[in-house]
Amino acid sequence: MNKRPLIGCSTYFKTLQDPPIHVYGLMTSYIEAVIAAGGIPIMIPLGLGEEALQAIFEKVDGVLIPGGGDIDPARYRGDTTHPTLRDINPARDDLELFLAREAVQREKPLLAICRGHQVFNVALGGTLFEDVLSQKEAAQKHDYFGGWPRTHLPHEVHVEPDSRLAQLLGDTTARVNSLHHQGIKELATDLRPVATAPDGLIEAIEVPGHRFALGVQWHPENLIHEDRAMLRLFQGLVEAANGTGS
Ligand SMILES: [Mn+2]
Repeated sequence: MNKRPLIGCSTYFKTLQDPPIHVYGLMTSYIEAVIAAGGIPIMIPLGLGEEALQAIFEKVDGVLIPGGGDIDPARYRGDTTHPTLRDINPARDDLELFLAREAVQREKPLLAICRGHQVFNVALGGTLFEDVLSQKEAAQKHDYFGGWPRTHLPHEVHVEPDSRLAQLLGDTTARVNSLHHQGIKELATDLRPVATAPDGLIEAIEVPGHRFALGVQWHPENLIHEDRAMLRLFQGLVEAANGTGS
């Protein structure tokens, strides 16, 4: 069978200015990466009830949870008053925690990126640093926002040799971009850490035994043109969603 699988992608909520218009959206880089990998992206809006979400979840062959603002720390019994918290949206937390949990429980392929990687950990019971630089011992800078291009590669990751990630990348090290100020603190028990930054921060996670459930703390969607190995992460998702993955 040679069909192109449907990849359900969660979205953000934003208010455009002058005049104010509310939108649900997604950066085009995620959409383009799914298409380049052979999938058909489907954008899932916020605010749907459980029944509607279940209906969508049944239809899609795989799930992509993209980057974005911070998860409400109340979701992992964290510090809800930390001054660096930004862009918290309860409806987005609801949607993405649902998608991550269902994808794991029902063996649907999942690629979770940056915020998505953090959602993935929280959905399975893990916790986060509300702010890596101020809370993690001997932390390096990970928040290369603003003045840096999204293709800037400030640090390496070491990848576990026997992981799905290493198989996809074809290597046990990678140079990655880093556009996050939060990170995994306590890893959920059902997750395996498969890549770490030089300061020890967990930069990629997998569910052992699942046909495809991968979280990465970096942004491969911004690197697919420079580094074909990063496109392989999306191809891994699409192949698993198509039932042709290894
Ligand atoms: Mn990083």
